Amino acid sequence: MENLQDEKQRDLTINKSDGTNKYLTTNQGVSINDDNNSLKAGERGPSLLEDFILREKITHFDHERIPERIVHARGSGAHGFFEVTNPIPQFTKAGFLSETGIKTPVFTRFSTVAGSRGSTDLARDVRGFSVKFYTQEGVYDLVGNNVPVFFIQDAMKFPDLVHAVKPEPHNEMPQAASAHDTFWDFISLMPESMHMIMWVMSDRAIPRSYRMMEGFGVHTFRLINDIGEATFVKFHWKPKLGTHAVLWDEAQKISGKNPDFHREDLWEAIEMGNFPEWELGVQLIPVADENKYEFDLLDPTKLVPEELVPVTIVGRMVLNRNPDNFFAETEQIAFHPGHVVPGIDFSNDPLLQGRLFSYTDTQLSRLGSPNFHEIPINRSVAPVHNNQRDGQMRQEINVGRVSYHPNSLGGGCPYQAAVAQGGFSSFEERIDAHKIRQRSDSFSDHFSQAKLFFNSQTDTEKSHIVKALRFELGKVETMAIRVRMLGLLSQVDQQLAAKVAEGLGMSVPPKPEMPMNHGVSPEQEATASQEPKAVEQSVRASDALTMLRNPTNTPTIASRKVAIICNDGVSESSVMNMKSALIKQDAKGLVVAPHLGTIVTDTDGAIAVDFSFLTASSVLFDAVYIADGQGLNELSENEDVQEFLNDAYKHCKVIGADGEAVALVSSAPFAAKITNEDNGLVFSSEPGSAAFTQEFTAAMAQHRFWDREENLFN
Ligand code: HDD
Repeated sequence: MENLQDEKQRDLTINKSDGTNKYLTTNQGVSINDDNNSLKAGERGPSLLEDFILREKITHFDHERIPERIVHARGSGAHGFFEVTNPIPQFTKAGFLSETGIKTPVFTRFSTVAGSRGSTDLARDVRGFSVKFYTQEGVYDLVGNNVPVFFIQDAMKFPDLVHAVKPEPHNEMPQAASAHDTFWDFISLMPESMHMIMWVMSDRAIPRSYRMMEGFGVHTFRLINDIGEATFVKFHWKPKLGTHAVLWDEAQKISGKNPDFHREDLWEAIEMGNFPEWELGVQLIPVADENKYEFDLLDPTKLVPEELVPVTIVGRMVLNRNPDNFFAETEQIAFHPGHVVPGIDFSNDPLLQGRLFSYTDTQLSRLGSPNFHEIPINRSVAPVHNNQRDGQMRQEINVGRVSYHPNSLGGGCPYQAAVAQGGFSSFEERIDAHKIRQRSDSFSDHFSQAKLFFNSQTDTEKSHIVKALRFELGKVETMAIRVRMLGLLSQVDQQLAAKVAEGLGMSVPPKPEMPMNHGVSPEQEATASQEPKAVEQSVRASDALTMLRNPTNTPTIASRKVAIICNDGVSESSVMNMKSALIKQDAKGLVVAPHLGTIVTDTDGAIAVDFSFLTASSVLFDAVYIADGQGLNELSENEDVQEFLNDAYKHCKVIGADGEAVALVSSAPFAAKITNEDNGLVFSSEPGSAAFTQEFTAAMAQHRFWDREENLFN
């Protein structure tokens, strides 16, 4: 099979336009002589209606906006490729997974869920992780999240969930935040959301970078091989840079200092050639095992522990090119879990089934026409031939008189493809059932996997979950909602509920009210089942569910940023040694000084300043290094420097200092708390030594030094 890596790029080239060395024209191609003045009746007179150049320019401008996505409005994307490393033709006939080395072009978009297009990247939220594969057999979309489960079990509840989390309708507040009454009101009445709530209250919801997140297809899908056999499958993306987060205090500060933090991070990494990379893994579950587990494979609030079914890596995705135009590509891309190719099929997960309707429908309102598949970024590289015609903004010029099937006038073309010729045929699942509006009993264990997740976390991670819940519920004004939430939390873990309650100045309710049936009539209430069932779990804790013990984390500092704090008189060799040690490991040192321009070094050289303390903040860096030299006294009296160091310390980052600079850290307000066990504080009396830079970068590769935090969960 031909490698398609560049085929999408060639395809997009047809639509690219570049005005360099060209004359300005109207949309009709008429050259414009004056783009600064409208046509007027006299120098000081009114503008004339006949000014077609003005009218065209203003009219186009008036219509430049399209509706933002109802969810996942805020996002960033990039081009890249997917390469097969371990083909699985025995499980799927999908061509793009069939042979080692096949490269398929992709466009991947990451997003937050609740906020508007202009909202901060660092909101506490689930992250979308959507990949469009431009395969030779058509477009395949894997539209997942960075969390492997979902809030609700049935698509029927999706509009309710989204209405609850979005800004409240009467006053449009708060933006990009779940910390408000309507969200927690809904959640407190939906015990099925508790597993997902554990994930979104964990640091997974505040990633360090899109490049450092796992991705999940969430639902169970089916793979189909060439003899029509099915295997259930769960999709996983494992990041090469490991799975890492920031702290909530840090996230909130980043939101102020640089709300585009993740967007910029993705863009810069690609521009610098630090191409983000993930492995694609699959959990393969034989159809015969469908009912083997203590959870239902069709329930999207459950995951399949990797201890039960290991993840098999099948390939890797590399993002290596930024879009040319945000609107044309990242905004207009239209994902759909229903875009599948032969070899991949759906399961009966009721959340997935509802999604299969929603995504085309939403593109019709967002992109305005059933021809959205013709927009260059959405266009398949596999040829498209059918009898669909017309509609707004149709681009294709279908020739001939035949637009129906069967036909004799067109020789029966375009033909239907036999399955052996690649024609898609749905998996022939036998279904013999009553038509009912009901949820399976096998969906009613809402707490076991929430417990599994919580029990798997380290004390640091547990304490972050407690703090997140204290923050979120602390913003809830209605006392009854807080009480209900404490009741639900106590069913996940008594100690968790007690610690959250302590922060709220409340106590855990003795007998949790089971809010299963709010909103049903009294007659229905009498018959409805009240108690969610607890089912014995075969896996009690899993490292794959933590971030800090996550098996994906191999120590690296690639693409990390270090603030090098300097003043005039800095030791040039210290700065240069650190910079080159970082470059060797694909990381970057950026000079932060009291002023922009250049600083004069101890050897009368000049070093360019990247940021002043006005334009930078330690929350925008992974580590801080204070270089030896003169001018340190002035820095130690500078409140901005103190805040810089304080935040870096508080956020458990590596702080390094050599020579005279060690004294600067030792006089910082947090100095009294420094312990010998804190390997995140790297000091050396020997300025710029190789041993020092080596120790500094090795410490950075551990990401953070959580032991610095007080009151860890225990
Ligand atoms: Fe969805 C967008 C992921 C449930 C309806 N969804 C959207 C995007 C992602 C997800 C990543 C952004 C796509 C992009 O980058 O353009 N959604 C999920 C996951 C779900 C899920 C992982 C559960 C497992 N979604 C879900 C349900 C429904 C929708 C149950 C409706 C019944 N989702 C939509 C939507 C969006 C969307 C309204 C908004 C914009 C768009 O589709 O293109 O149709």
